[in-house]
Amino acid sequence: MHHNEKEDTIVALATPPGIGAIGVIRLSGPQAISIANLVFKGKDLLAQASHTIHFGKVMDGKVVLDEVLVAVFVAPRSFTKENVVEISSHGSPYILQKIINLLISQGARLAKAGEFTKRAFMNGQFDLAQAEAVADLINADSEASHMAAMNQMRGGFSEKIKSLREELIHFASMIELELDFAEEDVEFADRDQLRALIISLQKEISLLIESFSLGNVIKNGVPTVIAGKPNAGKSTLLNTLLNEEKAIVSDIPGTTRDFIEDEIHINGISFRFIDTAGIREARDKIEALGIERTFAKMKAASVIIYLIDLLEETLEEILNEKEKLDALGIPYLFVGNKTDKVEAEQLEKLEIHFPDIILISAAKDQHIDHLKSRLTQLVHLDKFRTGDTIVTNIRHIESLTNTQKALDDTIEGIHRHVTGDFLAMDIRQSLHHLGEITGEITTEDLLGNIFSKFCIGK
Ligand SMILES: Nc1nc2c(ncn2[C@@H]2O[C@H](COP(=O)(O)OP(=O)(O)OP(=O)(O)O)[C@@H](O)[C@H]2O)c(=O)[nH]1
Ligand SMILES: [Mg+2]
Repeated sequence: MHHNEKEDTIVALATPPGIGAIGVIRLSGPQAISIANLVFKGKDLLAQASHTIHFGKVMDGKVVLDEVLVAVFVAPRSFTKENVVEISSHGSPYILQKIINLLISQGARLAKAGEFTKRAFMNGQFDLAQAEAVADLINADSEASHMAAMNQMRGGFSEKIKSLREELIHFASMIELELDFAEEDVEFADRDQLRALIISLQKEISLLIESFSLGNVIKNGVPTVIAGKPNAGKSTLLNTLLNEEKAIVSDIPGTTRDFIEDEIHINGISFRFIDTAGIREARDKIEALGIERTFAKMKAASVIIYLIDLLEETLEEILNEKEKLDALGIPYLFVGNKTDKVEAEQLEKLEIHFPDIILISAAKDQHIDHLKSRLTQLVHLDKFRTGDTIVTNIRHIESLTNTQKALDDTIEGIHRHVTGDFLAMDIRQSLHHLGEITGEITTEDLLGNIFSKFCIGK
């Protein structure tokens, strides 16, 4: 007989490995309650109502392994929509492992990575994009990434994709209806209307694709390079931002030779600040390597904070540096440092020449808040607050891009007056790619790939 994995009852540690005050073991599957019942000394778990918790002992034969709390969830009212039991025991890795082994000896099987979430998906608890959001939510480490994952998990993104699909399905079926009446040469699906629909769908999809640059930043943090000439105060600024003496500061130009980085959250977004070696003609081989790295980091940055030493540089030099920055084509903040030692008159002059300049004192912690708020504006944090759907997942971007291509083909087909069967094919292709996002269309490979990225126990 073919072994059906879905019939297995799976078990895994649901809390992180290591010592904790308590640890939670989760069982899911048809036999979850009966297997737990075999090792539980207390009430008869099979006779208990769903969503109840019971105190008792886990027995390995005559030996008491631990005193535990057992929560019972009866199918389909559980995360996986199967019978689920959660055993909370004392958080010793030794005890937890013993209990898991015991449950396995009674007929459970160790869960594979992501298998609980996969079952929840297979049983219709949520769609694929929502399942992926569970992983994002678990990994979220900032307010913004948490909000984006939450929105996706609650189905905001899925709703959007579903409504796009439904509009297309309507037209696909009209065109397919035409095919049934091929001899009669009728057109049920108005071509102009179809074209207008596709163009409006393409606009929406473009917005989703564009949102990824922000989505990616929300999920992975914003690499922000602090660059400038030696002694401009880059390391001082890093330390001030981090509120920690992370980098060595000295009045010797060329102090920082390698890059130094650390992360902080500003307005709920995580920024990875990278302090770099000052840019000048290198004095030795090591400095030259450091400066090379500075350029590489600048090119890979999402944002550059470019620091000017106001005590050293003339207007002409500053202008020269700004032009070089513009040529790089990466969003940057142009920042004049050491205002504490500069006359007010000179600062005014600077602001007239460079209306965008941000004037700070890194050492005296002046106007750093202003710098931070300009930084969040630069990554369009404001856009995020409006509750727009934001794509954070590279797999979704691939599917959206493929959808866009198929829609291009459809438009092209309408333009060339191709027959209905060709149009129907292109539309089906778009539907296929949209369906990949929410999991209407899946393959074992795709699912394996997604869920294997989860940890065991999720
Ligand atoms: N007056 C004043 N001095 C500052 C300020 N910020 C930094 N400095 C001083 O400028 C000097 C250089 O500071 P660093 O932070 O080491 O400069 P850096 O840009 O990292 O220099 P390199 O690593 O050599 O490229 C130190 O003596 C700092 O104390 C500031 O806001 N005001
Ligand atoms: Mg430095």
